[in-house]
Amino acid sequence: MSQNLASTVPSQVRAVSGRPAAASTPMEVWQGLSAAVVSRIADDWHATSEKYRAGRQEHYFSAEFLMGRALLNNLTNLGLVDEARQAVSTFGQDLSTVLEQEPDAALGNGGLGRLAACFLDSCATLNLPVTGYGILYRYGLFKQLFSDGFQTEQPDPWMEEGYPFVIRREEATRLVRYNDLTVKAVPHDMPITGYGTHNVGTLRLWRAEPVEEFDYEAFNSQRFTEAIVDRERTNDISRVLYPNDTTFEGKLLRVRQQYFFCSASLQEIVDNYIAHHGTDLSGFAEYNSIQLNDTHPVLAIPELMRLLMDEHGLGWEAAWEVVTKTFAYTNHTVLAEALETWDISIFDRLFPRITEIVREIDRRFRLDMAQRGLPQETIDYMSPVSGNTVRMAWIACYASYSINGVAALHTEIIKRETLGEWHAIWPERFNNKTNGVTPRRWLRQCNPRLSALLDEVTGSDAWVTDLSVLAQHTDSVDESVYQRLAEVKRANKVDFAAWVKEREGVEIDPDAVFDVQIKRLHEYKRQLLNALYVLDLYFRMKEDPSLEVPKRVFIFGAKAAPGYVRAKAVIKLINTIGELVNNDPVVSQRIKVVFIHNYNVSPAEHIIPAADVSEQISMAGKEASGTSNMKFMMNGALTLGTLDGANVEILDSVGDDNAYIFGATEDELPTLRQTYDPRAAYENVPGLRRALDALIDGTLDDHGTGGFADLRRSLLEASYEPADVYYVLGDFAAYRETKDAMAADYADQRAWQRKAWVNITRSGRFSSDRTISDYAREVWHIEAAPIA
Ligand code: GFP
Repeated sequence: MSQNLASTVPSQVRAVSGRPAAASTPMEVWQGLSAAVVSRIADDWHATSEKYRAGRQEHYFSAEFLMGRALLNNLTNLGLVDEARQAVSTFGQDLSTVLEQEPDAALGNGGLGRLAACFLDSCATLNLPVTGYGILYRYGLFKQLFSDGFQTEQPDPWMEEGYPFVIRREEATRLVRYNDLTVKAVPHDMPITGYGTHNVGTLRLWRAEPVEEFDYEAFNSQRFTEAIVDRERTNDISRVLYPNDTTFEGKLLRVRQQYFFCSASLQEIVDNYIAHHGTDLSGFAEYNSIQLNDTHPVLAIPELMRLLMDEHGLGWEAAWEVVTKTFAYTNHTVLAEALETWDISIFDRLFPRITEIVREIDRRFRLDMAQRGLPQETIDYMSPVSGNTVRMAWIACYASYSINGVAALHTEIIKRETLGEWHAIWPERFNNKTNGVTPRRWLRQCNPRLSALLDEVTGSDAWVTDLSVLAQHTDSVDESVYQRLAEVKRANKVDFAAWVKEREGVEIDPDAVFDVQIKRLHEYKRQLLNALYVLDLYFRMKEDPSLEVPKRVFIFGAKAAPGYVRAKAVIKLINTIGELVNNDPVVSQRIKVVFIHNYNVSPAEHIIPAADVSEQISMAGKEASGTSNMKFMMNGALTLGTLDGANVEILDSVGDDNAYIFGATEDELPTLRQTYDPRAAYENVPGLRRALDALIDGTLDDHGTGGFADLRRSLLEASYEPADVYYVLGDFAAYRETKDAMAADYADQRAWQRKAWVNITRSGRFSSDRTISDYAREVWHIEAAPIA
């Protein structure tokens, strides 16, 4: 029988702080309350794990799990928010303050990692036997600060003060062997609660630890540094997400990391199979399937071959038979940079046996293809090993029984182009699984006001686990709903404005249109297009002070990869434009620019409920899916976007009248490109010349870095690369027109709120519950296994 939080929390807090609960800090209360939640779910968690272990299971391998904060999510899922508020208030603490103490578990980079986190939430809610496997990075993605508008990076030691939602499972430690090093892989489990269920899933994160703490003999002989060398080399493995891999040593570390979590996870999965189903491993794939989230975990393929052959006595054919029924691969991008390749010398150095297996896969692949009559050129192109290069995506395609893209358009593109050769041979392996996001975190939890309205309109909270029910209410609502919706949004915007004031020091007006672009900084995502619009608008307002400009706040949030110089220049540019705009006494009356620093999951939870406009403006064909587009839609923001990724399906759900679509489409682009002249756009498209010239004429200062001039050249000069690879100037006119029109439409609040309502109620297919049900049925072949 679970005990009431009011009775357990004070003692948990005392145990953490060594003081009476009333004298404890909010951080200590966060720790104690979190421990009380873990204690509350412990029995169910254990029962769920036991149940899943015995049947067919899915294992989700991912280098990233961008979990964000855990406490409020767990309280929400378990229906304990009010109880927790009450419990901490008895000793004078405020739940919101307590919740704000929690660091984000930022074990991911962007959409890919956050998708994995949403998936785990849905799996738990749907009682599906799915376990996540990854790495317990000591430092998550870097903390972003701005210094004079430039991004700087700081380490993010998210667990340093203790983190009750990670439980060390020393007893399940495995050894991972490299040629030069053997390390302990110690599992640390995070409970994954679901909404309205007793089942509690698991995210198992491995931490690398030295087999021996340090070399005692060396230390005692005063060779202190030598004594700790191996320890540090081991700790490096789970030290940081995406270590810089521009050097050979950096690449070595990345591959070491990938092998580390793949090997440890597979050892455990194989052992579990043997414990439940005996030593005949040929039946392994009947009970286990493994989803490879992108190419980072592809080393699991040769590693499973190794385990089956070298440690469990299967022959090559039998092992390959198992392997090819076990793995499924998700591709997340058409950009070449994500189809990882490694120099085979790295494999030689770390694990010669894996090299051997990969070479044998390659040899057999070539034979197989030759027998199918493929031309040598195609065989060479597709082969897992080419010269000294190992191509991880090709290994994944060859060994996986399922290959999927993450939105309908993206899947079509990978079938046709990115993985076209594979599709030609194995069309039946390909399938689409349009991404989704969890309505628990991204609506129920982050937007309590809208949630309450939805409960009221639909008569229950059933929508939280079946978002499609909202569609019954698109039209059958009372007129007053639009007014209520406007009030909800306004209240969220007031809260957000206060948060921005405190966090960024910028004052914004809740009555302005909040226009938001939040995502990784990448040229294809075209934050630069948005920035140029703002700059152009600034000049238009300067030129004609009587110009009618709807009040707007342009909100950005984005981190740039530390080595991505041009992305960093875009950040500096947006901050510099922000300074220009926000410091202009006249212009700033109507428009403002805010760059939310250190954008992450929990800032997103503040931003999204307050957004009016969702910027989804990638060059068509480049954004595989997008997921912030779905979160915005659920929270009633309208999409301003290109026909890219899941925007296409959002448009299909809401209809032309309820989204703002602009720009060249994916199928138009090749033809447009043939005659595309960015110089002509610069000369002729209204506003462009002035905005682009501001990058070099002294209007905007990049502190002599040359970053702004480089941005301008990248758009205009063919000698540079192909000029304007991402068609920023080509789409500018359409973007400007659509964005202007959209802002003008905001004045008609009844019409705007109607559009918002359509978006909210038609967001059902973008729930990750739908995505996960599709994976479970069509790819994983698993069934719900409720414990109660
Ligand atoms: C990547 C793709 C996105 C896609 C996510 C999840 O995200 O289009 O929605 O993966 O599939 F680019 P980022 O890591 O780029 O944010």
